[in-house]
Amino acid sequence: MAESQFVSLDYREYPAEEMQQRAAVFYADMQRRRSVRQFSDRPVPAGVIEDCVRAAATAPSGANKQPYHFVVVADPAVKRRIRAAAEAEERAFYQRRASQEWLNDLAPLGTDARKPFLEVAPCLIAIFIQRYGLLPDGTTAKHYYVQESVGIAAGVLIAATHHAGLVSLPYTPSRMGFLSEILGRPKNERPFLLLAVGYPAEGATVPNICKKSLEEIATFV
Ligand code: IYR
Repeated sequence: MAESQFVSLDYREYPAEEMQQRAAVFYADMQRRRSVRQFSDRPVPAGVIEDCVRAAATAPSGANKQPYHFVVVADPAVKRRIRAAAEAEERAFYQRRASQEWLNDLAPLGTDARKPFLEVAPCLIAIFIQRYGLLPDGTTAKHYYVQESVGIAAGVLIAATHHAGLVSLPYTPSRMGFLSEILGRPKNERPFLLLAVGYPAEGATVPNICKKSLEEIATFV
């Protein structure tokens, strides 16, 4: 049985005014984050991506199991394969699988089956969920609240890339099995999200959509 061990918390309290200021500044900066589909092919510093992934892995996870694996793809040949497989899935989605309601909901985003950003963006971070742990000796370990844990880590990764001054697109092909195959992931893992990261293309545009108001998303009791 693992003994619990405790260390002192590295906590910083800010004076109320500074706290308010920090919350407002963070919100204002996060409000500028947009999902971007037009990327420049300019390379991004590898160290920045590494720190963003490290930041993602600071996220809380069920029993601290960190049930994820990140594959950072910069190799043009691998990106090409991912794009080809994703576009084949998307053609099936847009032509057959998607309901009319879903297509109507996507119309404001202007998406279609073409995914050039998968080749243009300098960095694709494929996030895999580990449904259970697989130890080197072949034994398995239980993971908890896997979807929640990986979702939280992905959110931190998106915030970290934005904070660093890059743009990203959280991309979820309607079927993602090809990612396991192309990236050679083990059987305990399933693809969760593909995050394209890089600089925006010059003159990049984004859909003219807005977020719900606080009143719409929150209740204070
Ligand atoms: N995967 C498709 C469709 C799509 C689905 C949702 I939900 C989006 O928010 C955006 C797109 C595509 O990427 O085109």
